[in-house]
Amino acid sequence: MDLRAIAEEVWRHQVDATEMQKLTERYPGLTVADAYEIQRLNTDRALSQGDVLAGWKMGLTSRAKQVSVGVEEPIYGRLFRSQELTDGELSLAGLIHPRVEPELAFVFKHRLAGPQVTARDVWLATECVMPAVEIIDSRYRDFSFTLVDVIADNASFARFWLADQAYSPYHCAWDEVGVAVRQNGEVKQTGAGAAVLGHPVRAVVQLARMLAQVGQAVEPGMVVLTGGITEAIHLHRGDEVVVDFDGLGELRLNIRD
Ligand code: 0L1
Ligand code: MG
Repeated sequence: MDLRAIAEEVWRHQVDATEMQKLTERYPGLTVADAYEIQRLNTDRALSQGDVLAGWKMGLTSRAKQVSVGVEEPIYGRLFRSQELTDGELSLAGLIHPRVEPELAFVFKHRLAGPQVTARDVWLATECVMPAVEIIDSRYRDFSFTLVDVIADNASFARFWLADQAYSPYHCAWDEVGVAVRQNGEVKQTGAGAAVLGHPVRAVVQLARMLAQVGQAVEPGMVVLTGGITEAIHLHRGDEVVVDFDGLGELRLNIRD
């Protein structure tokens, strides 16, 4: 199988914001390792065009999402600087069928690497924790994919936005942080940090261990999105979405063309 050609195809759909057929329907022999290699090849392409790796995202961190894709483990993807929002104005340009989910982001001051990383190591390496949102946008038709497909598509990553306010990692118990997502004034989702593998720090532990298997690490300055705290909600032109992190402030998104 020509992974470079497949990566090129995925890249085209990501850049053009066009839907594609599941890769696994056309390449049934594709493995999880192949899918991560496709993701890596497209990372190289982005970096060669001047983009910057801003960090990592963990996906499929809630039991509900794992069940929906039929897996037991989370996956990871890459965050790019070019896809970081600097305010709450979200343009639908370049997106297919976006959804938003509330997350907690860890920002690192020290390198985090190795197969034995513990929660203690994560706390010692973390500079701050920030309320965040991720916009996911699968390039697959109808947002339908298998594990291999979604990994090759950079875990559906599309955009991310971090709150203005950062918090000490010891500010509160992050698993107890409550979140409400309101769309046009109506509460659509509620959840707590514990929805992320029991505690968001566990997503970082798992990420570091997964990265160790491929010789990668969380580098100083990087952001890690730990995973959706609630189900993601669909976004439409004209929506106002307010994501309220209990006691930590809110993120307000306006969706426009
Ligand atoms: O961030 C996420 O949990 C998304 C991972 C991929 C699954 C999806 O697109 O819902
Ligand atoms: Mg996410």
